[in-house]
Amino acid sequence: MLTVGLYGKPSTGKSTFFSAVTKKVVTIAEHPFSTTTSDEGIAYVSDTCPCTEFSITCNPANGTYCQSGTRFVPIKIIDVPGVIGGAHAGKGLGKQSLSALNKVDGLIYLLDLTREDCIEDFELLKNEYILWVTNILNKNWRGISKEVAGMRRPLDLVIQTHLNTFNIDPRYVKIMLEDLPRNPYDWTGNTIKLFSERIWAKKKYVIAANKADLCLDQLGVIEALQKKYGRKVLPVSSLSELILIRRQETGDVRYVRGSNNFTVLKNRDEELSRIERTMAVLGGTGVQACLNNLVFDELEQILAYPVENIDRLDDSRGRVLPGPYLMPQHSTLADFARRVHTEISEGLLFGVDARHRRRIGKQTPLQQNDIIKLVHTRKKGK
Ligand SMILES: Nc1nc2c(ncn2[C@@H]2O[C@H](COP(=O)(O)OP(=O)(O)OP(=O)(O)O)[C@@H](O)[C@H]2O)c(=O)[nH]1
Ligand SMILES: [Mg+2]
Repeated sequence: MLTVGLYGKPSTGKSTFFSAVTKKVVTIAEHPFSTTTSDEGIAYVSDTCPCTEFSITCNPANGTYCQSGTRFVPIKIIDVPGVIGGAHAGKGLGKQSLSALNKVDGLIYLLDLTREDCIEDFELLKNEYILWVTNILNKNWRGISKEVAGMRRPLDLVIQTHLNTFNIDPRYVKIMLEDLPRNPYDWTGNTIKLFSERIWAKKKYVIAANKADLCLDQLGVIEALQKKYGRKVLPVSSLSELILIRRQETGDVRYVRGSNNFTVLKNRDEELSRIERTMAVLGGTGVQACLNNLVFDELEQILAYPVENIDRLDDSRGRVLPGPYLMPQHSTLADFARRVHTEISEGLLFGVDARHRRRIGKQTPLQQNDIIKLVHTRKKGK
């Protein structure tokens, strides 16, 4: 399952975000290092459910659910202990936080917008990670060099095995090494640092400016942050999301994650009015936007629905629009069939795009929210 991690300095609101999206009860406190070990849970990415387009009632499967025409699809999320300066040398809970970075496909970096120095925050994680990787490579470099010289193996292959720890796609390693010396004995400390920076550059992330509810009249800071990082920075109020989810459970409000408002059903009070004001300014709590942005835009994933019957849009068990599956962008029909079932993939003939009632070939790339019938021959004996 696709995994994302929550990063940031202590007390930036990681556990608040985590609890809001997973509904898990965790320690949330003003003091730093209230989270001491990583915690895992299930969060959801969302997009419009095709049931609205076809005006039918769907039967979500694969751990997904549909609420008011929005389909929610599960991913794994990790709450990571806070990172501080010196983490690469073990300061705070440093190494634990940094090594968790290697287990995730993408990360949400939370800044505390109420802190004046938050503009420098993201550099901290980047620098600590690069220093940590540099230290590990420095420690292993003698071994890597011996392996290349003694066993006459190319550097990219040797380094690849050592890079497993850093969760780097082997396809990138050759490109990352292209302009660097082939002989590891020719590498200096600076070459190793440069290579470590390239490992960082492969990380996929979104930056979230949390506690935006406390800074509604100073959101100009976000523009400065965007300029500094050269990318979108999302305003977020994790606390608003957490309160809405809790009050939805007590029946006070009706709320669909990711929407820009909610309905008060009972017990209207100042807390809910404050959240309404926050959401009106931010266009929502920003929490679902972070997850969707990371998974669909940064990690370049799409959703695709397998169906058996293109008129009823159901599967062999009569479930309407079951699934969907989360797949990398540009996945082909053949990749989709492999994902759905090996047996189907082995006997795959072609696909039918149910929306456009069009036959598609095995190498056709799928699009977001495609509804596909996989036409196949079952293999004998299966
Ligand atoms: N106003 C406001 N307060 C928030 C928000 N998110 C978190 N907080 C508060 O910030 C404090 C720290 O929140 P945590 O979620 O424990 O922070 P953390 O990043 O997990 O902290 P560590 O585990 O110590 O690294 C708590 O008092 C939260 O109530 C938010 O969006 N708005
Ligand atoms: Mg925490």
